[in-house]
Amino acid sequence: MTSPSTVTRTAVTIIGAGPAGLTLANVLRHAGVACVVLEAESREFIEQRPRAGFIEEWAVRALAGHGLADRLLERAETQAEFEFRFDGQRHVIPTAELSGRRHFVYPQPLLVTDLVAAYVDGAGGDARFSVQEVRLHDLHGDRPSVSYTDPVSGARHRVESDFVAGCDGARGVSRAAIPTERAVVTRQDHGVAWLALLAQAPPSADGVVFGIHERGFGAHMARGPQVTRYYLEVPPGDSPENWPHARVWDELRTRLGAAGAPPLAEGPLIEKVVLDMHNYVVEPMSYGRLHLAGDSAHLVAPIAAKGMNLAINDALLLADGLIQHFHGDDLGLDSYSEACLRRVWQYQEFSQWLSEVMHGASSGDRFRAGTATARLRRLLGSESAAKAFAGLYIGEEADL
Ligand code: RFL
Repeated sequence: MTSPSTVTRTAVTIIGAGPAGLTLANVLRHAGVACVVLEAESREFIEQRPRAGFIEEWAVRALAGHGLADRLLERAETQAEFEFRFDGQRHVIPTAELSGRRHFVYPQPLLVTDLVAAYVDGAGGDARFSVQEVRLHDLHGDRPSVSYTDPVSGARHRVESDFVAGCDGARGVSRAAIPTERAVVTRQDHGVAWLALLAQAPPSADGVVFGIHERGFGAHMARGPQVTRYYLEVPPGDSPENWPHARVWDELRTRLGAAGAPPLAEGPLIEKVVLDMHNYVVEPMSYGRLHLAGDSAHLVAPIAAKGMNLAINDALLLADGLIQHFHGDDLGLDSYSEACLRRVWQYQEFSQWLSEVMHGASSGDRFRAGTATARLRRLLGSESAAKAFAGLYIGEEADL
């Protein structure tokens, strides 16, 4: 028998404790707007889930402006350049010199850990972990609600609020709560997959290395002194089991090899997953009292390391809009979706551009390989092209 359900009243129900949900929760709580965070996984799980590593400087500054980047600023390394390797040669792009800005390298689990600690331990915020069967109700009325099953008692609970923030990522339930005729979902597939690897090994280069090779794209990214992320382009639908240790390292050495490059430091592979490279955008990102933020509203394949940055941008804009609403001004909420989508489409376009550079050589299509090489040569040969590229790669301060 299940226990009787209880009802909580709050101003904003936030579904999902990823970078979007936690940034929003912290900013709202700091501004005195009550909220409840509902998360499907345990706190321990989300604090360890490996994913992103690069945060753009504007996003770090914005988090710091809300007092949410103390540990990040203390511990994150910054990167000033990256390297393309192709035709056996190394080509460095000095992104910081070209753009005046840097990437911060801070693994997503560390950021999530900091944001949970700030919200729950620091500010006494209400976050409910491991909740099950989350459902959204009455999104078009004045009093929407979200119900869920308590993992311990099995009881159904209901949280009633003025607004619901759908921050539950690509596999959440919020996006599906919008009737199909009220939002357009545009999808795009790059037609490739990446084997995403985490190696227990020190980095073998100071910065990011992108290997452009006719066998497929390969990449190296530092994640810390003892952990390095690697990517290998693989056919869509490929299985990690097809990639035993020796095959991975042989292939990485081939695709990332170049004259004068230090050898790759080999180590055990602690993560090995295949990610299909695809994107989607939901327009508009708002429906009634529901506002989507982060991956629930738009997925950008991790080609250009943009997803978490967009999630933070959405969360900050949504927080502003909600805070303004509770002060009697709805302008921010009314323009929320449009404001987010401006940056979303910029980042989708850049990601698509970079994808062609990375995957053209291995596409098997001579024409695509030719245009991809032309893009690379323009980038390496023209300062104005390199400047424009660096600005987009590191992320622009203002929306274009
Ligand atoms: P998240 O992080 O997926 O968080 C959503 C949260 O919602 C929970 N959830 C639910 N909770 C309650 N009820 C439900 N029904 C729920 N369903 C799901 C989930 O458990 C989760 O805790 O979404 P958010 O906050 O929008 O953040 C988005 C980012 O996580 C994502 O865009 C980035 O990880 C993408 N990404 C990168 N982005 C960058 O900006 N820089 C990078 O360097 C970068 N590298 C990457 C990446 C993504 C990767 N993968 C795994 C796709 C590298 C990789 C390999």
